[in-house]
Amino acid sequence: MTEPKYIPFENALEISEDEMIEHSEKFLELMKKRRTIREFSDRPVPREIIENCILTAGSAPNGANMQPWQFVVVEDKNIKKKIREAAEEEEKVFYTQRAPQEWLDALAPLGTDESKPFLETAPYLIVIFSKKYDILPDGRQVKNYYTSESVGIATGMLITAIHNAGLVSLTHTPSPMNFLNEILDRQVNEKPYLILVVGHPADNAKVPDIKKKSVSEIITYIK
Ligand code: IYR
Repeated sequence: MTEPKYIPFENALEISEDEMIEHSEKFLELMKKRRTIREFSDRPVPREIIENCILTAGSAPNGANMQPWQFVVVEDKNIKKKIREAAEEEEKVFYTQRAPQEWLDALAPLGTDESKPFLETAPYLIVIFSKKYDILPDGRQVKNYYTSESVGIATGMLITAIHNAGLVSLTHTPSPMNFLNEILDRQVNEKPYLILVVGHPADNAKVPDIKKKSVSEIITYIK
């Protein structure tokens, strides 16, 4: 067993409570501007921004610090086309056969359907894979812990970082997503978690007129 090794924590912000309140308000205002976008521009985005955002995601808290994720950044037009074709095939089955009416009703206000042109238009598809175990170079398997929680937290941080950088994103979850292992040539221990479509919004992009729940709906205080 490896003994724990500690270093001093020196990153505390050391700001006053007033400054904390101001930071939290400013950040809330920034995050309230985030919207999921389904109409993308093909305007290029420097890769450095994407890399910084993914490194932000990679700093997420996670089970036993195993960091059970892999971010595959797709810029290649042919690969994006393949992903679009495979996703649209799955989505067609979803919308016409697999989805129960209750689910279709829940999606109705969003106006989604099986057509996914953004998978080709947007400059980046970040395909996030979750790893229940790692495979060492000698073939041995090492178990990871709380992978879905860990990858979910990292994905939230990625979405936040992308918004903070001034870009927009769409969380896309075709189901099943196994085609991504084949197209992107990933090993069996890597399970597709979601596709994050990233770029600039199309000119005149529209978003559904929907609202977030209020304080009293989502917070329960026990004092
Ligand atoms: N994966 C489908 C359906 C879909 C499901 C949910 I839950 C959404 O919030 C949005 C869409 C699609 O991408 O169209």
